[in-house]
Amino acid sequence: MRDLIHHDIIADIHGRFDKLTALMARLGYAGNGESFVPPSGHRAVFLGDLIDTKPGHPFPGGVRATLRAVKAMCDRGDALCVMGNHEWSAILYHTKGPDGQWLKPRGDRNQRTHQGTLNDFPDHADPAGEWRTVWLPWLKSLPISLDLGGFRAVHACWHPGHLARLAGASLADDRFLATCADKCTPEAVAIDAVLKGIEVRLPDGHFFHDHTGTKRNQFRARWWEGPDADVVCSNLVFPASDQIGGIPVDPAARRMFSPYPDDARPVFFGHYFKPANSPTHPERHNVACLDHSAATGGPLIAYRWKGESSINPENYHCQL
Ligand SMILES: [Mn+2]
Repeated sequence: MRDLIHHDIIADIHGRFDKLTALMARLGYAGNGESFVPPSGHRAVFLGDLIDTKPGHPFPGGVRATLRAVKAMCDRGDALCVMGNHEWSAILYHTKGPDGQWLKPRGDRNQRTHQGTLNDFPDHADPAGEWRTVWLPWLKSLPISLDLGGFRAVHACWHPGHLARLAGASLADDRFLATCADKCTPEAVAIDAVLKGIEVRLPDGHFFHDHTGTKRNQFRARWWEGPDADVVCSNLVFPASDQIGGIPVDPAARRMFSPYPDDARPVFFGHYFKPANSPTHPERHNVACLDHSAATGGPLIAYRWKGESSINPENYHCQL
């Protein structure tokens, strides 16, 4: 029988190859100039959002270096990687629909979000260039989620109903990609929920400002909870926010949740930009968000999973 493989689980890198290099050294991976070779019996799991440095936090060359490192590790069998919402957005940004329009409109905001990646691949429009021949096909090949027996990995939200809707399909299949890109389909709703999480709308007239300073009227929620009838928005917002008060949650919003069972194997995800000074501690004994805002001022975190069914705070490793 094969020995249990220890998995080093790493969330949103967003092109910060400097932080990835430091973290991999901390974890005992050997740099080979392009990627990282794990210690014996180890494998890395990347939770998506490899690309797109954050506006105001440029790191020239970092997206390209991160993609090359992760793909090389995946090709050797030293890593697995799931898709993040930024990879999905990039696929849409660089693909035209049947009407000849880009599937992701190229307005100012979408371009700004993707600019760090565009800068690293100046020939991204060239059909024979590296972006379109290597990276777009590779991004499309990434799985939406991983169920590895002892634990689960997804970019934002483990929702069995939505995952079942997407099971067995690949975005490398043009027809499936077109279905997911059409916002009216259940597949589009499913991929949105899995890669961006459950978002709850605030009542009319209520707003808050998210981590980027953008004014919003819906907030990211603790999707693993089973909210009961008297739950209020401040109990559900994730990460916690003092901008959101004790407003009742709309019953229709409560139906979007798929509570994560207390006895289910651990699930790891990223996406949520927990504050940089967040404790290295899971959300619940079997639920952990590993995104501590490495894209901006926070540390890149790894969780080293050694077979445990309950997440152990001692198994967190930090790049700083
Ligand atoms: Mn994300």
